[in-house]
Amino acid sequence: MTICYSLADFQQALSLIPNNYKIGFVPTMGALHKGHISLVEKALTISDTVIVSIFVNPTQFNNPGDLAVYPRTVEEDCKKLREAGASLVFIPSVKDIYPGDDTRSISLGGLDLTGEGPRRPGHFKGVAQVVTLLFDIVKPTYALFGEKDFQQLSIIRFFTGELNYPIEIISCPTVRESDGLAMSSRNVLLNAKQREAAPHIYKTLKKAQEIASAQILPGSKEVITPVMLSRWVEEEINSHPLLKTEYAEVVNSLTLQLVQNWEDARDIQLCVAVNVDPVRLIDNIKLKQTL
Ligand code: PAJ
Repeated sequence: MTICYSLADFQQALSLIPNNYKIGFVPTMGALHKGHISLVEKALTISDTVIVSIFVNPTQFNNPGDLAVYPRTVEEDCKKLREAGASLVFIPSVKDIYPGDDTRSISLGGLDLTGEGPRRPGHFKGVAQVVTLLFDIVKPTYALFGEKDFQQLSIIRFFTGELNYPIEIISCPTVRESDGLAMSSRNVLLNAKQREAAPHIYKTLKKAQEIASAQILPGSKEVITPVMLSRWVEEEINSHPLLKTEYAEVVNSLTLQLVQNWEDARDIQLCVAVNVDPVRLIDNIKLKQTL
């Protein structure tokens, strides 16, 4: 496995890959866990060579405190990537990625109007900026992203199509701890009590999934609307003293618009962000899927 700490080194390494090779690309911000590794493993099954980038992208952090405490574990990351079978790791500097002002404006197709969008102004603009720059450098055949960041995945799919990148976006299921907590680089920032509280988030999502399929509130005969379910999820998560729901939204899985009725969309997703002070966790679950 080759590790490149500069753009020049990376371009040199990239030029050695045969032209007919299918390149699988996994962009990350490091602090790698089994969720990231599952993307690498999937990439290995469809590509001839797998490239991973590790870059803590400053432009997608709307909160400087969050950027400052973001875990950085490059050595362990490279060990895990070597064991997983990646061929090339790109660890660029900020100057490599942003040599000057980036004045491009990338359309997010309105997919940033719900969920994380309004709560983290500029976040998806930063994600679009870095992902397109990385695509331009790596020129992969496939790029793999996790469903854990459902809105990010939708937005990346959108601009990849809109900008005509000849890249296939592959989505990968959320990898969870045995107690259901979605794996996240931020989980290491939880103290013991918070870590104990955090699985309550996914337990609530699972219950919400059951409620949505029955469309009846537990313990009553009342038919539940998507809006009522959002409120139920918020209250259920907040019933744990260490958890504070920032939002719980029931959205059309394709447009990410809020749905008023279960019949409004073929596919419906429940997306949440929960503060476990000062850590912010996100998760999501499918409520309805029409094949
Ligand atoms: P990062 O949070 O490091 O995540 C890198 C990739 O791993 C993303 O596609 C994310 O969805 C996926 N991932 C994270 N946790 C996962 C889990 N538990 N199961 C499955 N996949 C998981 O997302 C980013 O970095 C950045 O925004 C990036 C796309 C690299 C742009 O900077």
